This record gives sequence, structure tokens and C-alpha cells, in this order.
Amino acid sequence: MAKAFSGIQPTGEITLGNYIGALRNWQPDPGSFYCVVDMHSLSQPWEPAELRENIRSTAALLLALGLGEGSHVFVQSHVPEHAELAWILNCLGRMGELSRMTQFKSKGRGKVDVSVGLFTYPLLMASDILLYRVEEVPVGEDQKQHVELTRDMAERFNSRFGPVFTVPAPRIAKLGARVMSLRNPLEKMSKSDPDPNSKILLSDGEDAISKKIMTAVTDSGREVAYDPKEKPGVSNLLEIASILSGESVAALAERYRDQGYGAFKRGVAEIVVAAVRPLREKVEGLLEDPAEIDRQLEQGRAAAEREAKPMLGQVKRAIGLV
Ligand code: ATP
Ligand code: LTN
Repeated sequence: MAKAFSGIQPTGEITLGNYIGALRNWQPDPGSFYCVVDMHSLSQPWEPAELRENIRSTAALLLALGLGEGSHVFVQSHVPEHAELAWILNCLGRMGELSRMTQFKSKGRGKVDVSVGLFTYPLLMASDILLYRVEEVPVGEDQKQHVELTRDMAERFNSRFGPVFTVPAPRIAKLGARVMSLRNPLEKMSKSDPDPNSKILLSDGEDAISKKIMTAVTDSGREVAYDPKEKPGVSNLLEIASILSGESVAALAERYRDQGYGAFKRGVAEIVVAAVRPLREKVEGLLEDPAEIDRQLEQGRAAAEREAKPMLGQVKRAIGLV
């Protein structure tokens, strides 16, 4: 199995979009690292108490998925090499290439009070990845451009200073790489969306899930068909249901074609409830054992340090700091 690195921000409760687009594709492999990227979440305004709580619940979720056993789970700020390499890459990255990042454009758009961190954030992400010599970065579609920037940075560094970094590639699933908001199927489902009805949380119970799916924005007409352009709302629900049930989009569309949106949504809600319940129960169980969370995070930190320290040493020697 290829070595992988991926990260998730502790900016709120984890959504079904995070699970389908990213977490589901994180494999517990001994060479792989999965990170709660807490320093990334400082790039947008935050509340200290909320951040502390979110770091813990996000870590608990990754551990509940079993990623702390087969692979390594850790918190970014526990390994200071990330910030140190980020400064070096800040001095090698270019204003022009960062200005082209669509996430910066969309999150900073129209805001007067944008942090410098939001602009340079992709270079912190590049540091996360490059410290671990990984080949693959399993992410949702929205992160593809950042992984490509990471590749460019690695290639530029290697050609100037010698072969230090492994050049990683994004791994993006064909289906479910961009789960859409339930309120606006033209926008991605996002954990920091203030509208609770736009997103399904992995902590949602049966009633909340059913209500959100039954009130999801669907399209005009009544035929259930997969057509992301003409029927983005229905197509989003079909993709979600297909991934979580293992049944093909075509088979689901065929079954519900003439049954109307109500019956279709009830079917989707049932599938989502059945998929989310075991995850929620595992996280709840683990949150009752904070010592176990700390133990696994400390193990992850130590494993991360064993890779990150020598890698940063190699970088410093290559660029002339040592
Ligand atoms: P925020 O709202 O704070 O930007 P987010 O919900 O976009 O958060 P991140 O922590 O930025 O989540 O992303 C974690 C992982 O989840 C990334 O790999 C990202 O590509 C993936 N992801 C996020 N939203 C979706 C989505 N709607 N569909 C598929 N994948 C997603
Ligand atoms: N930028 C990503 C989170 C992230 C990440 C990473 C993903 C930070 N560092 C390294 C993969 C690899 C996001 O906002 N989803």
C-alpha cells in the first residue's frame, strides 16, 4: 500500500462530506499519517474554548475509525517541525502562485479582515505532506489544487537543492469527491457553514438526519435521475446513497425513478442513518475514555517526530542553514 498523509481541520463538527470525500479513503497502513491540522484552523477567526473542544472531538473521530492502530494519528501543533518547514517554504513559494489558489479566493472574498495565514496556508499544508515522504494524499476535490502546489514546491526544491523530497500525488475518489450542501446543491457541504440544515454531522441522530434529508433542496420535476447539471440536488443525494450503500447510482435511480421525491428521500435517509449510527456510537464510546485518546495521540506524536525531525534536518543541511 502507498504511504499516505492527510489532514482535517478542527473547525467544527465533522460532516458527511468530510467522511465521504476524505476519511472513508484513509487507510490504516503502518507508513501513513493522519493529522488534526489545528494550526490551519488559526487562519480564520476562532474561539479558544471551541478550538480546544474541536481538536479533541476530531482526534476522537480519527481514532474511532481505527486509524490510530494501523497507522498514526497526531495533532499538528504537537510536532513543531511543521511550522519550521512552513517558514522555509514561505521563503521559496511565490506570491503569484498563492494568489491563484481558489480556496483563498473563495474564503477571503469580500472580507476586509483576512489573515496573512489564510494566504500562506497552502505552504503549511505542503510542509505537512513533505515531512513524511509520502506518495499519496487522499483528499476531496477542493484540495486538489493545494496538493498540486505541494508537488510544484517539492520539484522546485529538489531541482535547486538536490533530491530531498518525495513528490506526492493527490488521491481523489471518482464518486463523492465533492458532496454538496443540502441547502444549495451548487456549493460544497462545509463543516463551517453556519446553516445546520446544509450539512449532516457524524454526530447527528436518526431524527436530525431524516429531517435534514427530507428538507434538502431538490430540483424541479419529480423524476429521480442522475444528472448533476440539470438535477444537482437529486444527483447529490444519489451519490451519497450509492457510496454508503454500495449499490450503483444507476440501480438506485432506476428503483426510485417514478416514485417521487418523498419516497426517494425516505430511502436515502434510511441509508444515511444506518451508515452514520455505528460511527457515532464508536466516537461516543471513545470520548468516555480521555486517557485512551491521550495515549494514542502521544504514540502518534512520537511516530510523527521520528519521521519529521530527520527530514527537517536534511532540508536544513540542503539549504545551508546547517
Ligand atoms: P471548512 O468548512 O472549515 O473549510 P471543510 O468541511 O471544508 O471545513 P476540511 O477540514 O477543510 O473540511 O477538509 C477535510 C477533508 O474533507 C479534505 O480532504 C476535504 O477535501 C474533504 N472535504 C471537505 N468537504 C467536502 C465535501 N463537501 N465533499 C467531499 N470532500 C470534502
Ligand atoms: N487544507 C486541508 C487540510 C489539510 C491537509 C493537509 C490535507 C492541511 N494539511 C495535508 C491533506 C494533507 C483542508 O482544508 N481540507
